[in-house]
Amino acid sequence: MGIDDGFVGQLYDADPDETREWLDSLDAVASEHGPGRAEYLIQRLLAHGGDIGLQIPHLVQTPYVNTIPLADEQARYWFPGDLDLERRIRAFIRWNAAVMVVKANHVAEGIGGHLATFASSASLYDVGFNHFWRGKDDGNNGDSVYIQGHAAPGIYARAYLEGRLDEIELDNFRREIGGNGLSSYPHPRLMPDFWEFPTVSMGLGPINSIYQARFNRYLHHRRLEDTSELRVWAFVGDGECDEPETLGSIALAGRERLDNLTWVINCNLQRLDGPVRGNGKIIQELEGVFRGAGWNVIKVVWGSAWDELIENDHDGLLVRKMNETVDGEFQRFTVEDGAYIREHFFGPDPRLRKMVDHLSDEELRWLPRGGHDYRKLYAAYKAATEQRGAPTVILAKTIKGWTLGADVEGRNATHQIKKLSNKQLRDLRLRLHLEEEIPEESLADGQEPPYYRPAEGTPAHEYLMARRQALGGSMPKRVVRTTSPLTLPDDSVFDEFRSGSGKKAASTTTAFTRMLRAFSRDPGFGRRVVPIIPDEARTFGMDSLFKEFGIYASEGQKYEPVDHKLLLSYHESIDGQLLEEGITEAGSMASWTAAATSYATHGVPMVPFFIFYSMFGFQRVGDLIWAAADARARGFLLGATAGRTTLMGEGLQHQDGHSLVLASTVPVCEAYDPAFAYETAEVIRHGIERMYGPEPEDVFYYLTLHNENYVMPALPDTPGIVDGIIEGLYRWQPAPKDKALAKATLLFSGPAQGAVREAASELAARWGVAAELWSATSYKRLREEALAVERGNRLHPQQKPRTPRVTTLLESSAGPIVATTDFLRAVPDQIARWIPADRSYTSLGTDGFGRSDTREALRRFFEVDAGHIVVATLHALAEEGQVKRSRVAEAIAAYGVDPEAALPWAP
Ligand SMILES: Cc1ncc(C[n+]2csc(CCOP(=O)(O)OP(=O)(O)O)c2C)c(N)n1
Ligand SMILES: [Mg+2]
Repeated sequence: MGIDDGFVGQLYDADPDETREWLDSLDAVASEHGPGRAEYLIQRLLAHGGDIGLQIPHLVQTPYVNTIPLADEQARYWFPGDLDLERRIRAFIRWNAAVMVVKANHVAEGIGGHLATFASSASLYDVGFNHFWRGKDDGNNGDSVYIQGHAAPGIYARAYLEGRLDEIELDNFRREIGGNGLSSYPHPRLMPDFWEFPTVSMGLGPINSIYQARFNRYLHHRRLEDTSELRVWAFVGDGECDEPETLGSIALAGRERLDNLTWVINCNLQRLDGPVRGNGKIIQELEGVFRGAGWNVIKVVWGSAWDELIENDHDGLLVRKMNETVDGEFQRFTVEDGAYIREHFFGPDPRLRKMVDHLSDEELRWLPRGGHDYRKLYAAYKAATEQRGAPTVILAKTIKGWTLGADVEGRNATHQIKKLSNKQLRDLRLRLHLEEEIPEESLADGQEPPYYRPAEGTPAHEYLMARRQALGGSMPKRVVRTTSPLTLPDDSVFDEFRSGSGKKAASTTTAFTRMLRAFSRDPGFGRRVVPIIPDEARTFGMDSLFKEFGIYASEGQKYEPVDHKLLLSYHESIDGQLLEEGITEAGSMASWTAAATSYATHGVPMVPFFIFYSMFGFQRVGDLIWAAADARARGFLLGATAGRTTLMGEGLQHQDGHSLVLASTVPVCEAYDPAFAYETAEVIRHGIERMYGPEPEDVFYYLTLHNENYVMPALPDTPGIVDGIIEGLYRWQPAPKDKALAKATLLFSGPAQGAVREAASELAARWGVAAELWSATSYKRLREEALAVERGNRLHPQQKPRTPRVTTLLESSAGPIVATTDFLRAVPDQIARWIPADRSYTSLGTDGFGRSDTREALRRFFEVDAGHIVVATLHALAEEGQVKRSRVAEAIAAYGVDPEAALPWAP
């Protein structure tokens, strides 16, 4: 827009006189008919300009009224259902949802639950259930609906009406432990036949839904599955929009023209503590943000009762008032009576006040918001599904706690309310017109309020069931029905890694890159591999994959890339396999989740490999990883450039020494720190079999990849070694056979192998110690097995106790045990309790912040280099009286260890 002196940016005014005439006529309209009229004309002109093909940038905000005009609602999107029956059904659902939460809190005080979120969004869900969302019972994959976590009671309440849940289950809302319970929120991990998409950690459902819609396209473009009919719907709270993940990827949806995606934002103007934008207007703010990102925005602000008022608003006074009123005031109007609204909304301007003279205070009080109006919502949903070339967001204005009565509706505390007194329940019964269904005496004090389910054969029940039947059956429903089975890769794919790198030095990262290429070339399996990289391929040396896999781009490649002459050019294509997501670990993780749950969502198992900068994985997007675990994801996460001293130069915010600690907190995440290419290969081979084989398990794998080059040894031919790799620990090299030497056992993981091997040579050559070397690929796995054994022993006190695997393994070794890792000591300390009783255990690790320096300097600083390992081993032997303490001091001096060096983890 131009600035004061009349310029429009850099544009040239070809005819200033003509311009002046246009401006003068606008001035005249504004002064004669008021600014409202002038504003209308400008909007009209802009819209018309678009119609005749003028290139005018879109306005990002429109007035605070419904986007779909009444005429369109009537002519194009007329509600096809039975309004009265649907209202009845909705009343039953509302009632059961409320009773369920109230009862749960009566029986188990403090068990929690939410009434207000669903109360505000019941209509938003019902219109979808009755008219839009396709189930899967008819054999197709159905629509993917991300339900707001706190609305779960309403979804259970509907499932109860449909006969999918019984009263015992409703009574056990939030009490899952004894069976027959219902989880608090959507958790596929806990209710795997019901919930599909975890949403309650706010912001994650929205971003996951975007990448789900995008992944549906990806499957389609790669000809793996026809997803053209599938839609993704996401329900989002207006408060939830403050989470960076919620809005952080909306531009992708716009850019990718994801018209298979619809968001419904429940704009009840409130979050948990108070108003979302007391001093502003969340609907307007969101409209601007979404339009700017290329979305089709449909505002459903006012219910039908406002239509007449808005039509009579000839001079635009009403709409100006609507535009000016901030959300804090709108919230106030919901708790005040009609007289207050007359006085404070219409009242200040006598012309406005006059517009509502014919309405009683009671009628004014009940002028509804659009998000509770079936017709308006139906029109919006219908328009959204017909929209082509852009995703749609429906901004539906509602009242938090709607129908729950004056003590709850619109109050700042409404979110937390989980109890209703019998009086409040009696009021709710009247408000929902359930006089016949719920006998008054059933709500007497001291009584447990009853649920209500219309009997089979009643019109409400028939209607409810018929609607869902027409749409492909009940939902939500999670089914695992493999329609396109996956062929496991041929074992020969792994051979090259089993034979080692010969004389050539390599890193586990380069080995993995070769592996990825080898899988993807595998004729059966290859097409299911989904490599996902957030703009780090070159860092990991994976840019070589661009050309071969192709980078997925829904529009192909419209330009000749700058490096087109290179053999390995940047190659985008519509059926590209690689998801090069740009700098968004969150987006990449969301893509990974969509691919990792495709076995259930689409019946097409896919094998995603998300390769990230390990520091920016668990630490950055840990909650998305947790949600993926909830969603029963299967796939591989790879933390590349892992290790606090292995990644040199980068320093404090890059060197990851703790992702394995964070990974240890995720129950279904198998976490490995492989030292050698063959270990990486065996873990991946095993993971593929476990997740995609004949008896698939809902787990996923995290592997660290390192960028230090060394000769990759061949897989030793020791019996049982592969089991050892998978189970977390195996003897990699026996101690030198010399009876005169003291004995020690050194454990290494990942790139700590170098220093440990060097220490072992030193110990043998200079200090009279024969050390055996073990590779600890997964302390997490060892710990979990030991915990299970320990528990079994505790609970079966009369049976012969079993010994944890880690104890048995280490019993076969000799001398003090020293474990070295490039991660925190907490990683090897995971097994400390199960070290054989007569042995000492020392862990060396990289506690503290990273520093930028060489590997050598870093390893010295963190005390994980060969000198420190020798010192630690000698010290442990000295403690046992096997070597003299003076020898430890000699070693300290010999390796230049500074006993007074600062603690690496000092502040
Ligand atoms: C990441 C995260 N932070 C905080 C919460 C706790 N919490 C649950 S609901 C809620 C308020 C939700 O407000 P809004 O998104 O507007 O949803 P409404 O219930 O109003 O529809 C909060 C803060 C959460 N579930 N997730
Ligand atoms: Mg809200």
